Amino acid sequence: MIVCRSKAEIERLRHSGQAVRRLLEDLRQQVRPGITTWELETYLERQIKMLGARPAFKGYRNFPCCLCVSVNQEIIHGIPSSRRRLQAGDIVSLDTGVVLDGYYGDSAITVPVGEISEPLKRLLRVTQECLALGIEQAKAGNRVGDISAAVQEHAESNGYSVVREFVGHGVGRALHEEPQVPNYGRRGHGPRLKEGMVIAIEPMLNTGGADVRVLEDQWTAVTKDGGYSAHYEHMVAISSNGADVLTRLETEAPFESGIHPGLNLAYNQSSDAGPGRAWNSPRLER
Ligand SMILES: [Co+2]
Repeated sequence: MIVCRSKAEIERLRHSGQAVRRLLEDLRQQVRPGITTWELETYLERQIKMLGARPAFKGYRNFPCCLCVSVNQEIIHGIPSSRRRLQAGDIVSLDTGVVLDGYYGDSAITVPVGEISEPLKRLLRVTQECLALGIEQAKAGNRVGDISAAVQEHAESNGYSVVREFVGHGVGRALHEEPQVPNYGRRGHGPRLKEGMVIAIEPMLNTGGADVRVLEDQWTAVTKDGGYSAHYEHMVAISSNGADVLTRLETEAPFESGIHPGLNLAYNQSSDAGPGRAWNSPRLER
């Protein structure tokens, strides 16, 4: 069953959503070459405690940490480690959740470590645009498939693939509620969106193929072909006047790259094709 939240409940979810986004923006400032992913975890855990919140991920299905931290070819659910040291040129996905007053906040960003290559900048930009285009479809009367299709079409038309094993989700009194919000699908299909529904939209784009492999730690999902992967997530309430993005800070530019999703979506494919094509071959730079 898909729950429709009252206005008061939406405000509680906004409270949690704003908290989790501030934590992520704070954590982003800690990302630099040489830091370990474990240091990011301990920093985040301290900040969550200072807020008087509870980490939503730690202990969830026995996940050991507050932070999912996924570097380069890792897609999601990377476990923080004192042996994993970030290097200039890496991209790192930071995904976390908190519980405040029984209501969940969940959000993710992918952050460059030092200076990154142009193809990786493009991956981050297009993944954010996919999220923005998905959010545009998150309005009453539309269907979940409208969100899914918007994400998939923009990703694939830019030469990327979308991950299928992991999907967005309803969020509220639990971290994962109905409905599932896949990053692939067909317009006009899936559950109808109604005012008061709260969903997390979280596109995961790969430079190579969509296939996923889970490492021996039972958590870390990586691209099978070693391509790079990016992930952004916002929580959205369906309201009478479109999408209400609960995790967007007032201080935040609509999109990190400064690009409005409604504009400039027709890329000059020919000028992008060079690096894009090379990038799509499975390889990892060190
Ligand atoms: Co989520």
